[in-house]
Amino acid sequence: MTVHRNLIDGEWVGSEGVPNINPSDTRDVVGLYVHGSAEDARQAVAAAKVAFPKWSQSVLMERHAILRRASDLIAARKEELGRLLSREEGKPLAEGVGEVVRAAQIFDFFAGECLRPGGECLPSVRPGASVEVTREPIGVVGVITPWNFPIAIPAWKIAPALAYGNCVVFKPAELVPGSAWALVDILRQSGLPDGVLNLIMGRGADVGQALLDSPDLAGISFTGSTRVGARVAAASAPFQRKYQLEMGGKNPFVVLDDADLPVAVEAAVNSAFFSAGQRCTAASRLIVTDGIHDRFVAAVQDRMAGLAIGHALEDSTQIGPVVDEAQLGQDIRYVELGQQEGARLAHGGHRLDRETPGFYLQPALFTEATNAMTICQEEIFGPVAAVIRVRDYDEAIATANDTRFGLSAGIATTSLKYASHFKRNVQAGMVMVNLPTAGVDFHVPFGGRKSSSYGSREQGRYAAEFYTTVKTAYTHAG
Ligand code: UN1
Repeated sequence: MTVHRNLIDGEWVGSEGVPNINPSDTRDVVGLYVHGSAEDARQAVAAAKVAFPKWSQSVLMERHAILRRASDLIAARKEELGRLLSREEGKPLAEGVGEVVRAAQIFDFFAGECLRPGGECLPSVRPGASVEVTREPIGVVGVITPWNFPIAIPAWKIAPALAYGNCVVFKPAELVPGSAWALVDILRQSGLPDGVLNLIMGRGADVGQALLDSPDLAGISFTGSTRVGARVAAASAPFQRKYQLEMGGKNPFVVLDDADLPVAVEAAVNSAFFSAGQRCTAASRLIVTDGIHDRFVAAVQDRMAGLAIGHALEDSTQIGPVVDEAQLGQDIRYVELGQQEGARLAHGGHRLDRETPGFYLQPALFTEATNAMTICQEEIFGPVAAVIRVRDYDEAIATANDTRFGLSAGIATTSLKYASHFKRNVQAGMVMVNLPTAGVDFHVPFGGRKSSSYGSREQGRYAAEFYTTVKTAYTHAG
């Protein structure tokens, strides 16, 4: 079996590969991937530092052409890469292919951004002088990504980093190195100069820690747990390093009496259970007003009973396995805890056997939950959701906001009045009306508030805020 190696300064390095296991079938080894060391990470940072002066001054057309080629190469291989992604992560094939297409679209978007640099030219308040405001790349950026979106999240960090002229050291999640490796290989084939993008796969304790400890990183863009996010922040403070954190969620989905029931059910089931609930944008609190509560719960249970849970690569599958044994154990512990806390387990919550040995879990729905319960306050990151019954809209929005998180929030309603009020008053970075809380567009800002996110937004034109620094230049005609 081929060993997939790390990329430092344009050279593939490392010899021993660690097996990448398919969560749909643990007998299936997706490939062997090298685990880098702290020293590899330091060398990668050094290489990126050397590459930076030239890359940061490269002409716009060069960057544009490389990102465009990458977009085309990703799109041309969407079936193969989607299969690889689903095989290593466990999301159904259609979602895997969809995610690859999204990565291609992100590279396309930022290829365009290379040709649209912003800036301002304005008179100074002093006679005879003028001012230019421009943006420059920040330097070497560390990109640390989670396992749940193995290609889209790396794409939405790496594409803007490169477009705005930064160099990158990329550390993908240990569990899903395959898609990351393929993406880096594509960028290399697209003509990226040596050292501009370096890949170090491996453990957080070695590679991640070495990046946090590096004085030469100008920024770290991180998506992952709230706990590790806090470590990125603490490690960055002594260096006055820029950082951007996307972390947990406990996203609410509100259903009002006046909702269109099929719309509400479809959006709720998608939000809570698709991608096995393993999205930071997943809704895990379904906050439902009295008048529609029983009809909504019955319809969601019906819909859940019809969900096909199985091997990610089988055509009929709608929900794949969860990512690994540890995640499965955590999900099941929360299901037990919810019952101990007094919520009613209305559906699922148990491990499933399939033909292949994998981490299959029947999506779980709790009813009669209260917002104070641990299952409604802590992020579970699995296909587990709880219905909270409320009297009216006022109680619904108060409940929605009663959380330390604030990433995404949804509402199902046909009332313009409530939809407008919710958009204005819910404490979240992203609000969805009659749409799932997860599954966002690639060309607009992504991010949240409270404990969910820190720093400037990702995606779209807002990405420039993190990957550039502003320069104000004054000139006197003399
Ligand atoms: C989406 O809902 O489309 O880690 C994306 C996550 C998020 C990405 C969600 N950063 O789940």
